[in-house]
Amino acid sequence: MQDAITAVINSSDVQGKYLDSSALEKLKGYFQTGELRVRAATAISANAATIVKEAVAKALLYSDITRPGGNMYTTRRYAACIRDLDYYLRYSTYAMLAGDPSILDERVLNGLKETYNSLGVPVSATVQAIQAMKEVTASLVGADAGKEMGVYFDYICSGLS
Ligand SMILES: CCC1=C(C)/C(=C/C2=NC(=C\c3[nH]c(/C=C4\NC(=O)[C@H](C)[C@H]4CC)c(C)c3CCC(=O)O)/C(CCC(=O)O)=C2C)NC1=O
Repeated sequence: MQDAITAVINSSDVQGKYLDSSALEKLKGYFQTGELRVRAATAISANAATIVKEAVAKALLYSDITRPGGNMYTTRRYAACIRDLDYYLRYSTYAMLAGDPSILDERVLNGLKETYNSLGVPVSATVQAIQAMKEVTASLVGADAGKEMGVYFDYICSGLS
């Protein structure tokens, strides 16, 4: 797992240089948004179950997916879907705190598309649910932090597609 600081340092180290002005600007941006990130993570963790529930209501309920034959039909599969959304929310929050998406590659996306395809989990409905979580989260944490979280929700969506 990498974060905004190690990413910048590693890339300077590879070139055997001190941090140049663009690297320092990146670090400055990260430090300046530190409090915003921590505040957003606090609000998200206190409201995680509600965020997931509202996203499910927005994107998935009363569609064919929750009816017999749909991938969320049966409580076992419904619960697996809710659990997956909670993973996406939690890991996006970690990535937002780190300011770097590498944790998503390592712990979430690795092999996920193949697993979904082999189980018949619909990717497009999953992407819609993640987009709904993005909206619900932004309305909770505000536009600036919402935009930052959106980077990582979108990262998961493009990794799945
Ligand atoms: C932390 C990293 C991590 C991730 C991301 C993860 C995902 C994940 N989701 C799974 C299943 C599943 N995922 C879903 C999800 C959905 N079905 C829908 O129709 C909806 C659109 C969608 C929710 C948005 C469902 C229903 C299953 C069960 C499928 C089945 O067994 O038939 C499985 C197969 C094993 C299992 O059932 O637990 C994995 C590995 N596991 C992990 O350890």
